[in-house]
Amino acid sequence: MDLLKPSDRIYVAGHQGLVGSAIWRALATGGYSNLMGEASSALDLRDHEATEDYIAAHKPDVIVLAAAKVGGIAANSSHPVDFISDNLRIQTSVLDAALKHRIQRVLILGSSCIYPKLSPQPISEDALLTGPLEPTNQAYALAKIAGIVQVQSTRTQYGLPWISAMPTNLYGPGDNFDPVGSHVLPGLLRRFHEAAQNGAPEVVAWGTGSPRREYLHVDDLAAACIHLLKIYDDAIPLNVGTGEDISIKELAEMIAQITGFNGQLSWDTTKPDGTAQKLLDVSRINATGWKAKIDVPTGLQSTYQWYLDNIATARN
Ligand code: GFB
Repeated sequence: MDLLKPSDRIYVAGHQGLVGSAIWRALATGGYSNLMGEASSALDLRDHEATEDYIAAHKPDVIVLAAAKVGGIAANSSHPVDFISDNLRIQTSVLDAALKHRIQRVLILGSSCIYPKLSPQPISEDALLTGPLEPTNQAYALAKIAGIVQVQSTRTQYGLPWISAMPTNLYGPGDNFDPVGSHVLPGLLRRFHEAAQNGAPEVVAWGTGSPRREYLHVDDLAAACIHLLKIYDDAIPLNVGTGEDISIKELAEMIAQITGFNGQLSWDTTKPDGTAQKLLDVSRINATGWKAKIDVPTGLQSTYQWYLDNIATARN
């Protein structure tokens, strides 16, 4: 079964972001040459009418919805209404237009933070909607859950083979390296890099360092998305991860080593830890024939190199 054809016209919504750009690269390398994307300055996906006009004019065969408002724990906590409102509007614009024009294949992306805060680890897909969410990212998580339910509802009501994937914490080239609003991995890469360059005696990381996170290189996610577009047709949103996690402290120590920082690592415990652990059970996607290939030390090293090569233009 191959549900994705080389001749398919594929719209990657959010093709300039961390996830969308990786999916675009992987599609182009894989021989899919009918790709379309639009900068957010040219098409605001929160605008229902503008999005509908775009889909009506271009009529893609496939839509990959990689556009989203994302951020780390600080951004999620301080700007919750942006995270729920922007993400709900982006999803309904794209999915409503996709339904109106009967786009056959749609893939949307959730996030491991949509699972209940106290889910048994590793987190199975079956844990969705079984308990309260982590408060620091509840607004974002609810928007993402709504997207998944919209895809499932479209399957039920119209029989379209739309699917959802649930990636764990992502990183890689094209990430946002803002020291405050970003996710922990790019945020610490930048702060340790600057401390090493400036000979600073100390880097202060947030929280206790004990929470555990699973990190997936975005090129692995892109390969998983293409794999799922080719073979997957089911309502269950599939987890995408490595199946292994590390503590924030271990991550910070790895980053210190990679960036050449020899000073002291301290912890600001007034900052939130967030969820204690978010490790995905990846047995379902592994059983379909996909497995992550890039381990964290290798991916961190190449992401740091990408940051060094693109320091003038990297998002921050
Ligand atoms: O990537 P992150 O911001 O978000 O990681 P989540 C937060 C963890 O890293 C917390 C610690 O335990 C923080 O206390 N940390 C240490 C830091 N130093 C830093 C730092 O300099 N910056 C940041 N950001 N954290 C996100 C959700 O949760 O996960 C999003 O907020 C999204 O909605 C994403 O779903 C995947 O992993 O906690």
